[in-house]
Amino acid sequence: MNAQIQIDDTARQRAAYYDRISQSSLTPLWEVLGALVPKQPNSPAVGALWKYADIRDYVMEAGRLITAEEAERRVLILENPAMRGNSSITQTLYAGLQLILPGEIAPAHRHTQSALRLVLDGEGAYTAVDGERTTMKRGDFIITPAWTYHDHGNLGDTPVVWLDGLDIPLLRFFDAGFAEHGHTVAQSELRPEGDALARYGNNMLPMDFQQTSAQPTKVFVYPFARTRESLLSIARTAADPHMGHKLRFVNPATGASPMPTMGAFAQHLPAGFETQPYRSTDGTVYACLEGEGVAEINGEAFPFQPNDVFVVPSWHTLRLQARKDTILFSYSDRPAQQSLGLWREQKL
Ligand code: GTQ
Repeated sequence: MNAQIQIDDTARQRAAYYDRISQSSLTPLWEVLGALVPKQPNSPAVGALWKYADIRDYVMEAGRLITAEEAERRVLILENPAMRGNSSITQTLYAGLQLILPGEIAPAHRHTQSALRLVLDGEGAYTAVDGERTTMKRGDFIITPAWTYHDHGNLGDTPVVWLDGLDIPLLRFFDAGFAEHGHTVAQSELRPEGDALARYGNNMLPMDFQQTSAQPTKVFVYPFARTRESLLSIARTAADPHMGHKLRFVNPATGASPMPTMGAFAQHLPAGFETQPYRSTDGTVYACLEGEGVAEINGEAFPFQPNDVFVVPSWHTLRLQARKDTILFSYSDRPAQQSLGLWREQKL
């Protein structure tokens, strides 16, 4: 038998064998091992940018097609272009733009998915979390931890749009999703606005209050005025070559991330600054709050302006160039990966 015939024969025997074992729901590891245990992350997600100026009209149009109450949440999901139909922006994260019109209410519910909001456009809306409201101002970072009741309303006279970040795909993966509606459309107010920030977010804590690092913070709003003040203050010192002036949001009671599955960050880049190439295993969603620049993701350039959103998938190399003094917000699954001992980064 010559060598070629022998190879063909082996391939035929293997294919027939794979067919036979397939009927018993078996499949050979050796055909897929390289993909299952890759040398490095090989995300199905791609780098992508949503220009707010291009999609704002679509968001507003949704306001004429369905009410917030009928929709429960009137949101356009930002789907990773390479993962359409998954409601995912990365393998673990969800992103969406939520619209609430004057006078509307998005009814109270709770779920085991954790959510964060970054207010982008309009004013006069509020989010209520476990009985306390916060008025949403542009740039405010607001959280609704797992299983906390939340509803949204708009008492102002302009449409309000914010970026929603949730760990929906992560919980779907774990098959750990539960949800329920509130007893009333809007929660009754149990505490005055500002109560949580005063109790938990001002370098003090209630006398008998203790938390472990997996517990979410009671601070459910991180006002942009405070974030911005910190960033502009540290911007007077030298910038880190890979980060610019970057800070992470924390639960002040533990020093850990505000919520255990998603971390959030804010950074300032001085006009003309270019970051050194950087990659990490936490696919990250960015939103531009001030300034403008270019995000180079695996060599592809994405020019961004205020309210634009872009995604940097796991292990994709990011370089940021600021054309003006720039403030970026970002979120990722970093704390989840860190608590599982999986997170890696590389400063190039
Ligand atoms: O505001 O509760 O974008 O439950 C997706 C699911 C927002 C919310 C989303 C949600 C919410």
